Amino acid sequence: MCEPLSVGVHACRRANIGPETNVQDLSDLLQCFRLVLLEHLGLSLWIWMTIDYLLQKVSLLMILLQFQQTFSNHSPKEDADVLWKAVKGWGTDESAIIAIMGHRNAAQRQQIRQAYHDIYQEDLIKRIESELSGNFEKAMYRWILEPADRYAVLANVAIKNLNSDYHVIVEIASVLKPEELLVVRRAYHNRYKHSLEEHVAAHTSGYLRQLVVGLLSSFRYDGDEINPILAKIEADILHEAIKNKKGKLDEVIRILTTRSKTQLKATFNRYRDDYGYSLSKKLLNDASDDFLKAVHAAIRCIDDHHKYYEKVLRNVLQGVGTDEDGLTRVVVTRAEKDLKDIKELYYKRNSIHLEDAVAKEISGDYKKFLLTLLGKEH
Ligand SMILES: [Ca+2]
Repeated sequence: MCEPLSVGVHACRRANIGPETNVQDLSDLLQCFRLVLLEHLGLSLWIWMTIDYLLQKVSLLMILLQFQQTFSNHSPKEDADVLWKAVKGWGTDESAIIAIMGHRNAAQRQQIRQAYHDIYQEDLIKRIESELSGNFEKAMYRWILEPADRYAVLANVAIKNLNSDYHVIVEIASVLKPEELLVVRRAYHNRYKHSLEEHVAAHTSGYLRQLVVGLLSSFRYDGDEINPILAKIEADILHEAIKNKKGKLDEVIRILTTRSKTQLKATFNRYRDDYGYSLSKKLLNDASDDFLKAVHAAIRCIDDHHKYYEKVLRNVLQGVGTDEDGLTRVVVTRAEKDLKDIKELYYKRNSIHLEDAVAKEISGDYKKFLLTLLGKEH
C-alpha cells in the first residue's frame, strides 16, 4: 500500500539501508513513489528534484545489493564441481583449490564437502590428502575440517609428540571457551574412540599430568564477576609456590584449572600490582621443567591469548623455536576468529606486517594459501 508522499519521503530518509535491507521492500518503496508521482504531477520543482534524487540513490543501492547477493551466493555444487576438476586425473590444480577454499567460511566448507560427497561419492578431505603434500596439505586439511574436529586432530597429533608439543594441548584447553572445549572433547570421542584426557593422561605423569588433564577436564564458570579478595589470596599462593618454591604445586593446579578466566585475570593483575612484575615473566626466567613450562603457557593463554599467539608466530618466523606447525595452527584456527587483532599486535611488536614476514619465510602453494587466509594474496 502507498503512503502519502511526505510520509514516504520521510520513511525513505529514515530507512536504515544496509546489507540486510530487503530488495523486495525497496522495490515496493520505489513503486510506491512512482505511483505517488503520477498522482502529483503538479508538484513544485524542488519536490520533484528531491524525489528524483532519492529515487536515484535507492536504485543505485538496489543494484549494489543485488550484485552483492549474486556475488556472495556461493553454490556448494558449483564449488564441488570446480574442486573435482582440480583434482581429477593426473596432477592437481592447487590454485583452483586455494581460490575456492580460501574464500569460503566454515559453514560453506562443510556444505561443499557434503555436495562433493553427494555428487562424486568420495570424501573431499581424503581426496585432498592424497592430492596435496607437505605443509600445504596439512594446512588445507586442517582448514577444511569442521572447527571442533580440527581441534581434536591438532590435540591428537600433539599427544603423539607430547614431549615437545604439550603446549598445544595447554593452548587448546586454555584458549577455548568452556562450551567450545566440551564440543572439542566430544569430537575427540567420536574420532578416536577414547577421551582426550585419557590419551593425555597416558602420555604424561606427575604434576604435568595433573595440570594438563585438569585444564582439559575443566568446565569453568564463564561469567564476568570477580572476587578481589580471592585474587589477592591466590596471587600470594602462586607467588609462594612459584617464586619461593615452597611446595603447594597442588594449589597452583587447583587455581589454574578451576577458577573462571575473569577471576584468573584479576589474580594475574593483582600479582603484577603487588610484586612489580608479571607472573608469566617470572616463570619465563625460571621455567626449567615441563610442568612450569606448561603453567607458563596456561597463564599466557588465559591472560592474553592474542599476545600468546603473537609470540608463537614470532618464534616460528624468526626461527627461534622449532614449532614448525605453529604457523599453520595459528593462522588456520584464528582466521575466522581474531587473526586481525593478532596481525595488528604482530606489526606493533615487530614493525613488519605478519603477511610480509610469512611471505619471506615460506614458499609455494603453502605460502599462497596462508596469505589468502591472512587476507593478502600474492
Ligand atoms: Ca589428481
